[in-house]
Amino acid sequence: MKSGTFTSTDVIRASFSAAMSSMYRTEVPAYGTLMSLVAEVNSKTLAASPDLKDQLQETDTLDRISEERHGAIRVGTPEELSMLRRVFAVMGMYPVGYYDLSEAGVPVHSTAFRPVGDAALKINPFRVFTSLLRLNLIGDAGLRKKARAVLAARQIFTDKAIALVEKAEAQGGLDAEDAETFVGEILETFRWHDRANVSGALYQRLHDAHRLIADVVSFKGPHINHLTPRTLDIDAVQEMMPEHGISPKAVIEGPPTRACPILLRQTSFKALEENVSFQNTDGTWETGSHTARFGEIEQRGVALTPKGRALYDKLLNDTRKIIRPAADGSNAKAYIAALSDTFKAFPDNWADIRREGLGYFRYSVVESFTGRVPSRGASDIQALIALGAVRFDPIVYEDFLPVSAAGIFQSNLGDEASQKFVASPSQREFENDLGTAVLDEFAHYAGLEQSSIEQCLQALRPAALAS
Ligand code: OOG
Ligand code: NI
Repeated sequence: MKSGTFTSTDVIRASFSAAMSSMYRTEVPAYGTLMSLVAEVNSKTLAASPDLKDQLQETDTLDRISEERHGAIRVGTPEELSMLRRVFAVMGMYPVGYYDLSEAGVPVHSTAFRPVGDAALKINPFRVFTSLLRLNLIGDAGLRKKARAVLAARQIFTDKAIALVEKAEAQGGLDAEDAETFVGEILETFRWHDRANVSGALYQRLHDAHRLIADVVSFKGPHINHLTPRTLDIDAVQEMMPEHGISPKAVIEGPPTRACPILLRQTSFKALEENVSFQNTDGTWETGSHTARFGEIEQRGVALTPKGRALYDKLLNDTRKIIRPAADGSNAKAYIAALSDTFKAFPDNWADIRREGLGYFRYSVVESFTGRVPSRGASDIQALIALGAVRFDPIVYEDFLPVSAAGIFQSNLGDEASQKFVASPSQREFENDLGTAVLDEFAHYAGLEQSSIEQCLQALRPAALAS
């Protein structure tokens, strides 16, 4: 088959993301409410700022502004993780970044499967934050063994899904009909199952070891645990959630409100308690409940360089030394005040952020520039900016933040004090289990920036040589 007859991976991803959205809205009605609220706030924000609207029209697809940007799942074994890598590759999603959550009291490590190129991101930026359970961080050896046996016995992919992944790999893609079947089959993996894989007693033991272990081990598959649309005003949505009958987490994760947004701000509503049933050893079912699924929103800013990121991490840490946000929201105001105060040390205008090497920017030739570029300036991007020949725009951060992710996990783990684990990042082990190395996010952003600089220098070179 010729590659021309294959459905593009971007199209498969877009259809997967739309299918997930409609499934989740049906399964979790509060999520539908959140989506409507986001759409309402986004359209108000756009009406109030025509500049933003123009900019989005030019750089983005304005009509898809309130669509999902990411979701999250948790798997139990290396085999599940590596099969997921193959599944996501069919949709043009590749593992970027390594996140160790053990430090934050969650026994998993993670990556994000996402589109990588600019063009792919623009068509559909959907990503899936994917965590692998680390059973070896659990002290009770007997329980560990039981959990391993339950996980080893389950198959989270349908036969058809596996066959289509193999087909896509063998022939280099899927035709339209196969692509459609593939999306339907993959959806099955992320569906909610209200009948557990384990007895009520085992569920309780897993739950007592850590709620997350119960969530990963007890069910037939890695149900999608949240989806996350993009909001243009996260503070407004956070404030309006309660009026709409949904209960937000205490504070927005990440940096404070700023004129020049950096990295990623996120908030979520608390996971809902849902009815499930557990299978007794005699085959009968016993009813119980499980808390797993929630909704989240995100607002993204500029990607930071290692220097910028180090400053961000330091300021966040400094804030948390003064005050840690309590899950019940009792000190939310004080936390936000401390955060805003500490972050005064992070420059809040694009020129300074760029000059100090804190963020990544995309450089482009100013179309209307009619001046002359002297030959000496032609190889110097700073000189070209000073001349007005080149402009720079922030490169959007497309990845995640471990401290924030831990806070988001918490919205589904309940409000009780989080557990302590010995921090043990193990990227190599994760990559072994995954079956490939993860892309280094910093190298990736640096590459985007560098190639935009080279394009400018190239475009302006003839003028320089002519002078
Ligand atoms: C994933 C939490 C991380 C985010 O947005 O940081 C995440 C999970 O709860 O499984 O999705
Ligand atoms: Ni999330």
